[in-house]
Amino acid sequence: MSAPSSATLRIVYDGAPFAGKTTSLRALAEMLGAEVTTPAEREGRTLYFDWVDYTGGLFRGEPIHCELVGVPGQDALRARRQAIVESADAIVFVADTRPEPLEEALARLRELVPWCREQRPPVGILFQANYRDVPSAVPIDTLRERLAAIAPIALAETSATTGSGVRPAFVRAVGLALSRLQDRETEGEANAATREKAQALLARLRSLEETLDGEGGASDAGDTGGAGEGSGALFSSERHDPSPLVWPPVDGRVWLYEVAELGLVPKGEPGGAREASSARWLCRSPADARYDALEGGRRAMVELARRHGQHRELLSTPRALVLTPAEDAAYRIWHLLQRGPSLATQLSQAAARGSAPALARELVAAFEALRAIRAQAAGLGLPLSFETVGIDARGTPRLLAPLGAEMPAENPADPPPRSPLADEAAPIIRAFAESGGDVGALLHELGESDPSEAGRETADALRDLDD
Ligand SMILES: Nc1nc2c(ncn2[C@@H]2O[C@H](COP(=O)(O)OP(=O)(O)O)[C@@H](O)[C@H]2O)c(=O)[nH]1
Ligand SMILES: [Mg+2]
Repeated sequence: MSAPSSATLRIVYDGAPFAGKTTSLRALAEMLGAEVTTPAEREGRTLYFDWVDYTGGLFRGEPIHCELVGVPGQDALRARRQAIVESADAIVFVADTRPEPLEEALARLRELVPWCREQRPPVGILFQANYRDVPSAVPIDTLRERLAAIAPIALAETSATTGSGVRPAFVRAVGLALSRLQDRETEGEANAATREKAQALLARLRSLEETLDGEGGASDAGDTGGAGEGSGALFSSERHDPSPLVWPPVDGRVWLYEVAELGLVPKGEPGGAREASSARWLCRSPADARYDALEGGRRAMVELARRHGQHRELLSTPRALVLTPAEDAAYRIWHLLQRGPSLATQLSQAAARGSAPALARELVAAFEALRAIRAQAAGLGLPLSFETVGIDARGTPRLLAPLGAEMPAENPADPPPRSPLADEAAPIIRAFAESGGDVGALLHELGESDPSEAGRETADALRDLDD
């Protein structure tokens, strides 16, 4: 597919028959003051497609165009559906979220995802969780987990028959479409003309979003998630700014939406860093990630995005960078990181279980993981330790911490540790001893039964602690 046109954004509404596509588009058209045209309909089923042309007013004399296109759901029209899907700048996947239809929807979604992911940048999908008015609908947390297991997919709840949530879902989909345009800018590759066009379009759509927000709709109260303006919640003003710079372009915005819904309030730290976190996400803006002017922040974003792209294989995911307005009319870059268990967490759990052979195995594996990622990241000055490294689903060690613009060089005044790995192990072994573990047995396991270097080094560390 070609890059999204800078004149028109096409948002395609896909989903199984009876998911609520036509109802959603009708509700949306009414809210936007637009019309739905349905080229051909037989016995109430959509044969061709539902189409809403929305020209969202004028911006400096130029019309803002959005095409909202619903696909025909019947299997017999599969080829036609595919052609429409392939013209999308973003996809709203409408789903009946009651238990049985949900399974059918997810099966269909899994077929759609590979094509979307193959595009560069990926075509963003917003999962419009419909039928939320029905009590038997599957809980939202379950939906989130099911989706996360498929791909980065944004999630919004709706009840199309009342129109609740339909408009914010659409606005988010527009945001995903825009991210595809922003990509080139973040990667620093766009030529001036492309960038200007993208910027003009972003500005127009920002005004579109303001128009939408201004057209009060009581049914939308609270649907944008997160806390309201002025609450100090992180990214709560995101709805008013559809164009925060985000890396990676489309997936990053999906994660940003998820974090924005949490309404986290950031806390300042003495050094000037800011942080906000939930059980699932860590959001951190380092002290040096504050910029007085947008341009400075933008340049830093481009550089940081480049660095992240370069070291992608060392970094945990999901992870995103977001440049957003901050306190005192300044800007900040935020690192959004989904939490995963660190090696330290896994080891202290193993230590608490008190089994020497099991802990020995975990220690050796953790050492090997740390050694591997340190070798891979040699010279980059990354803060790699049991605390900051975790193992991903494929068994690859990855950095769980933010990757800064520049990492602090090691302080040459510090005496070199006898063995960096041994130092890492000390608190784990102490915890093992405290929970009644047999340190002698652990030593034996490591020193005798494991011939690897990591085993020997751990055994040495243990002997030191024993002394
Ligand atoms: N209860 C409830 N019914 C819905 C909802 N969305 C759609 N429907 C109903 O489901 C049926 C199919 O909807 P329609 O929009 O034609 O589905 P499409 O095939 O995806 O275009 C219609 O009778 C709608 O009134 C919803 O959120 N809640
Ligand atoms: Mg229909």
